[in-house]
Amino acid sequence: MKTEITKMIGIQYPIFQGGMAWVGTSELAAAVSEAGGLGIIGAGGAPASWVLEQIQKVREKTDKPFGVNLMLMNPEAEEIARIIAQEKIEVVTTGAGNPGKYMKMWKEAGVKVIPVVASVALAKMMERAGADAVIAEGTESGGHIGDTTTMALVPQVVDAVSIPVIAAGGIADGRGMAAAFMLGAKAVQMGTVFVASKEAAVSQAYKDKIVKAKDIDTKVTGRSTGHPVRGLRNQQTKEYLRLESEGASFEELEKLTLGGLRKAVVEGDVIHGSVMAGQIAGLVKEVKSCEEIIVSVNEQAEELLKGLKFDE
Ligand code: TUI
Repeated sequence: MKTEITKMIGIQYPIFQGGMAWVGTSELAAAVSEAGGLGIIGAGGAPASWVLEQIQKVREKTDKPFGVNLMLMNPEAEEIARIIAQEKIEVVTTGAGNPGKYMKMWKEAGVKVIPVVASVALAKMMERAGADAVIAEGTESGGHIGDTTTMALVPQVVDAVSIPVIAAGGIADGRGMAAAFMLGAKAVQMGTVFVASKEAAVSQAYKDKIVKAKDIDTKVTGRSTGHPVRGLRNQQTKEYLRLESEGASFEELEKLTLGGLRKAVVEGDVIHGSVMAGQIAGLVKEVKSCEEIIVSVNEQAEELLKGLKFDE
């Protein structure tokens, strides 16, 4: 399936791997790019030196295009933005904010800029600022989220901008990908299914928790603080939601989640850690290689889009 996005970036399949903190390391990004999708290093809250190291490691493993995701709340965002330009990374995606101030530097370096947006307003602002495409991310997603669902957000963003739109949130198979294309998307981004891939350098306990998850197993914490985060329910989300309902202070709530994603991804503590994942976790039934995921999702979508049949 050639689309404006595969042609713009020079990738085989219109499939991005979400740029996830702690999860989007060189191992995962290289595996996804090598399989023909777009692998993305997730800078998350990491120092700039770590990001540079990961870029070098991906380049040792693949010659194919890859991206870096800049989480805009990172204290070293400025320095990471500069590294992305200096290293002439093919694609930068951004999350959790407005990347406007870095746009000129990236464009001058020839970097394709693809911000994640959770609203039509930000999508339009990003188009005006020179973005090459936008990722419209629905509230089904894991991690930091907006309010609108993928089903409602994607067609509204598609109608509001002329640049290509990539759909994210709630997609883990070819049915989701086909649906996203029907809504006007030119590519999809998936996170949760890649967390549970063979190549992801993620604790076995985290992958097991995704594989065991059911449809109703995610919870959103932090709505009261203005930083809503979706993850699989565990002792930490239970305690957080109890404190939140009792009107706990921001500081008290922060204490509970500080370093929580690292705890779950690296240490495998999925009881006290943050097991960020999207609502589609219930659809992920086994751990597969990135290549198996990408090829099967693409094949199923192509098949569905070719021959939509109705009853007589
Ligand atoms: O960024 C994400 N997902 C993330 S970032 C992250 S790291 C983190 N860890 C703990 C607490 C908070 C963050 C984990 N998951 N997705 C992209 C995304 N961006 N979703 C929603 C947005 C977004 C929200 C508001 C983008 C822009 C925005 O406002 C823009 C403005 O005007 O400031």
